[in-house]
Amino acid sequence: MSLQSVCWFRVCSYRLIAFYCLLLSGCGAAPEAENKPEIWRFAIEEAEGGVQHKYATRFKELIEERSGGEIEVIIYPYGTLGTSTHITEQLNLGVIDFAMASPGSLGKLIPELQVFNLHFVLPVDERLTQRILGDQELIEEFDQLYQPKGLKLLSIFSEGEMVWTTNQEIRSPEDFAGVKFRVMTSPLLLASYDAYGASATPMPYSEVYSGLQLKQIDGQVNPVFAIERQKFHEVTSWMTFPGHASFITTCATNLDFYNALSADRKTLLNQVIRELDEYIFEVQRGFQTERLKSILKDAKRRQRMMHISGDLVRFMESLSKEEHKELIEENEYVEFLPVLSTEEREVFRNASKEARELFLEIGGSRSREFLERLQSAAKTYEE
Ligand code: 6CS
Repeated sequence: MSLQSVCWFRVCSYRLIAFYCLLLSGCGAAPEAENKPEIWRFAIEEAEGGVQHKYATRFKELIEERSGGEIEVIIYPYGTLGTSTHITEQLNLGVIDFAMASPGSLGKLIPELQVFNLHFVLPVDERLTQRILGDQELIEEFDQLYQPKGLKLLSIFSEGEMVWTTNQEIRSPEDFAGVKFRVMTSPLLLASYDAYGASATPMPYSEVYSGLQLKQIDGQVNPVFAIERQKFHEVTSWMTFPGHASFITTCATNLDFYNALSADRKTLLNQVIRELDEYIFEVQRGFQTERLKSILKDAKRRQRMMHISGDLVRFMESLSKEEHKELIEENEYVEFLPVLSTEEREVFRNASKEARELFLEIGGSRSREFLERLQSAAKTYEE
């Protein structure tokens, strides 16, 4: 492991050591008695009810069922083991065996991973993006970057289109002027939103709601389900779907843990992970419409305006007659604004090139290779 990684992991190690010891002594990985199941620990970066929780819950069901009860999976939702940075650290130390590790956070440790934080690179068509991310060869190539950090990459998937929530309409970089816009801690995300004219502000996920409420920040970006789960729609009134990127995450395991698994266990794990690709695609797609319904319902119930600019064709089609009446026709607290025009999107696309240049500088020695790889996959699939 490089000196940089060692330092990175040490920074936040000591204060959690006592907690880790408690965790390990409470439920050791090795079964104490013959009939006790082996414990696999899985930490996620989101609260219950989110995409990652659905993924981990299905993983638990499949692993426990197919191991005939020999394995028990314990899920640690966001908040129980610290921030995303803490979770990755614990995965590296082997305190937990599996974790979600989003490029917005892990990109600090594996700079090439920040390619997934770039805008206007992957196709707008989610199915195409899923095909690109699920490509086994791509996963193996990224895994070469995870292994020196003591991690093994299992899967890469989208959690849905990224949406800006703000307290004013955003259609151009001028509108972003003076907007303190929260992003995850990746330097590239900071640069991306600075290039859009905002004052990009890094902040842990758990502090975003209060940050918006206390006006420490004026906006943030996340998929619809996360906006609804974290209740960001209660403290911001504009939702903009710019069609610039999806929230991409990765699922990883501890490398030593993986290497120590028997051949059968590895096969079981790999089969379950591949099955989850399709499962989670459908889950996040369903969430995009279901959770938007909930946001509109909330706007009406709380009598709080929500202005939405986005391509909502699929959402509208998903509504029953009754839902349409309740959420659209008889809801004076929702306003639909025109979707960003091709010209308006083009301005952001041009501004995003600055972040792309930065990525080539700070995205590690293989940055160009990974960027070109994704660009060419996107082109091939789109054609
Ligand atoms: O914005 C964030 O920090 C978080 N967003 C999502 C959708 N998942 C985890 C991540 O930490």
